[in-house]
Amino acid sequence: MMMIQGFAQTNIINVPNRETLSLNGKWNYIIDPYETGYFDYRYEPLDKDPNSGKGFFLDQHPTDKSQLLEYDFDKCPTLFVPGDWNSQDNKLLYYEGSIWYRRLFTYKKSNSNNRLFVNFGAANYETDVYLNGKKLGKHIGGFTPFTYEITSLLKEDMNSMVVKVDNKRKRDGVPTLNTDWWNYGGITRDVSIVEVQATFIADYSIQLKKGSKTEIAGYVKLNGADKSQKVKIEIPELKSITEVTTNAEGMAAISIPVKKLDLWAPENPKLYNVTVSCKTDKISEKIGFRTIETRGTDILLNGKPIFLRGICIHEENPMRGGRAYSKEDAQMLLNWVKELNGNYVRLAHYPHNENMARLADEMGILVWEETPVYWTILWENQSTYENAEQQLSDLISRDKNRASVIIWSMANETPVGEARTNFLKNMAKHARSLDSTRLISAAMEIHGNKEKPFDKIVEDPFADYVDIVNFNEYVGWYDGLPEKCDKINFVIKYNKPVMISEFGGSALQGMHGDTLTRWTEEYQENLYQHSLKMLSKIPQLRGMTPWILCDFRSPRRFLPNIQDGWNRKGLIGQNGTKKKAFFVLRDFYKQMELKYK
Ligand code: GCB
Repeated sequence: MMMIQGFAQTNIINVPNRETLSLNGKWNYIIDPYETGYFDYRYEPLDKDPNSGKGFFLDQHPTDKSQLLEYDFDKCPTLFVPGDWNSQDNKLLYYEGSIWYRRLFTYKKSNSNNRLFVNFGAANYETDVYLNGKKLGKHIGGFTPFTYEITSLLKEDMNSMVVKVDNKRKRDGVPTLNTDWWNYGGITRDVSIVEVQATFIADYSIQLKKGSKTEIAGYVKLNGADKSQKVKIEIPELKSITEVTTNAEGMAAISIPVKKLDLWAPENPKLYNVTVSCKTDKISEKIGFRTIETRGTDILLNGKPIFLRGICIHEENPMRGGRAYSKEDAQMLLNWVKELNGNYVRLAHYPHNENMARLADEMGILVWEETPVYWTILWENQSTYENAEQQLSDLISRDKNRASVIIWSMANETPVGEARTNFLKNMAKHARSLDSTRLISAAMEIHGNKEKPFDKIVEDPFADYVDIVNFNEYVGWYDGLPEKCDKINFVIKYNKPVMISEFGGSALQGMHGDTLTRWTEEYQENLYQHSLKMLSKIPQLRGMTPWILCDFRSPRRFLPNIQDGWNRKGLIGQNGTKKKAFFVLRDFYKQMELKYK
């Protein structure tokens, strides 16, 4: 039997600004809970032997009519790509398993020497990709992009792309079995065919050098046979043209001296057109330049202390009750952040769609990006670590040229312990090796003190490795009533900026009562008032991201007529209506904005 290895994954950045054919739209699908299209009755993968004539990935109809075929993509219903399957068909709402997607397409290259790639923005969680019956590869991880070369497999007439997506949760996965969000399955982001010349600009990093406002630094990387070339980086508005020569690996370092840069900031989201070109390729995009650093307990943006007026966001459109995927979805979510007088978002708990950071660049919203290292990952498992590190690398690779992104978060609410701290230390080290310019953090926890019941202690060995100490706290919701906030004393020994990565409580939009009746808007409003007073007493406080902008689906939330499968901690309800607490936070942020002017 022949083992299919699949093709190696290729890294191509800035896909949105390249020449592409979109494969978005309707894809035929087969629900396959037993993975019949993948395993034979001995549970051997059918794609091990592509010549066996079996397996859905072949999508071939035998001319010999006597051959038994028990599937037919042509007669199957369709799902829309991009999009989760759960919100598209009611019987898939709770589905966790495999679905096969099939899309037919024709493509004519503009030049016969050009190369073609297929790029997936993301598919959750494990994805096997086949073109014309040949395996391109398997990708693990539900929130990061992946690309395969298809140059040699493309046919002149009809092509068949078959994709098996499996969203079964796994103990050793990232995330693991247990989360507080909906496990949306499917091809959740854009799919496109990218055409490039034989040697092309695959990757580049173009940002201000750490600590400098007068030097743009980074690298450019070519992919293809003609690796050693002259590469030009142009920023027309600055009248800046820089030429470098790539080495035998296709790499060249970049250093661009700049005078009088108009620095990117929330109140001035200035983006410059940047063009990178070589003999065989040319690509442009808008890039902003800013510095971000900490000094003592301050966060400095372009050298000036800033207070991060933020909010957490899940990648979900509450009105649709499904994964957010479009530019319109991103616009809706980030417009609400602006209405809140916010200047910052925490994109929880996994890498969001690339269009969020791009829009944040344009709108002037600072961004925290996060990996799905959540709660109880298998800390001692090497492949779990490698998986987490890969997701982190792919996220950084994708968004490293976004001025809006200032923080890479390693994890959320992970239990303190040696194996966990080593895991996170290695992640942080890796992030710093890939990107020296941004800040590192994680959403950590607080603990109590038996003798002093109102002391809340922030003590975590990982705090020594972060630039900003972030912690989640739920005083007034999971821990007492809102009035308890008035007595709390935070004990934080780190000489670093402190931010609250989560706090909040639930309310059903439209449900009213007194301030002590849980699930009412008045309770949540009161909780925000007390929480903000409590948190404002922390001397090192430099920002916050309450939990959360919108109600979101969660399979852990059962209360009939109130939760009905939704986490109700949103400041905005399922129908897009703002709850009372929204306005408490909005007014607080107005004050903070004035204070830090
Ligand atoms: C948390 C988690 C978040 C949950 C939230 C809650 O601490 O980080 O994922 O959704 O609490 O609502 O309980």
